[in-house]
Amino acid sequence: MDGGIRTRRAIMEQQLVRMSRFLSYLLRHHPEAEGLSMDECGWVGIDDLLATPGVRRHGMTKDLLARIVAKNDKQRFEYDDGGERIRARQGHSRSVSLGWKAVMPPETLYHGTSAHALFSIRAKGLQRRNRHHVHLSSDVVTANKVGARHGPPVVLVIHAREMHLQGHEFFVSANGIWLTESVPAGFIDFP
Ligand code: HQG
Repeated sequence: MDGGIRTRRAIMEQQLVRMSRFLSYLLRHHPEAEGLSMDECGWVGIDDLLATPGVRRHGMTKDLLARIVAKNDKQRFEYDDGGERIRARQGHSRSVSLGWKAVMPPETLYHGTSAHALFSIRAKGLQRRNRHHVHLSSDVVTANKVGARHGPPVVLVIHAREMHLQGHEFFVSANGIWLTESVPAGFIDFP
């Protein structure tokens, strides 16, 4: 592959990442920023979305949107069955009902955070903060990457099955992220 093609591909990838971030912003947090209406299940009409000034400014087309939905590294978005609406699969700060069913978690799950947060997490446990739920990973490598977004990463081991046995509900999103309301410090192994 020649250098020109490689560069064009890299630029395209960067554009797709920018579009995907903007989509996360609209579909998880602020649809009203572009005048979009979102239903209680988090769905937004695709035609409405593509017609907004912000989305047009990002150069997004129906085809590029389909590419983002299909190729997104974390499979963050999904279409409805008719292909007319789109939503984020998790990560909302808005109150949405995503139709998750409570399921039994594995013995342990992992939470990646920053070393700076440990003092407070020891005292208060894991809180959902701005999100709908506390996000947990099923493997250490992913948790480590999540933690690195906030500072020097630390991976906490969560005794998920024990929590479940004591009445805490767990959900798993369509893209494989585990969610729960909060994690009391007693269920966490700290490094
Ligand atoms: C921390 C990304 C102090 C918590 C990722 C985290 C994930 C506390 C931060 C998804 C605390 C919240 C979610 C307490 C929790 N004291 N700090 N008591 N309780 N925290 O970004 O879990 O790319 O809202 O440890 O990959 O980092 O957006 O949550 O560090 O899957 O698709 O407060 O977001 O996915 O940060 O990440 P976040 P998160 P996307």
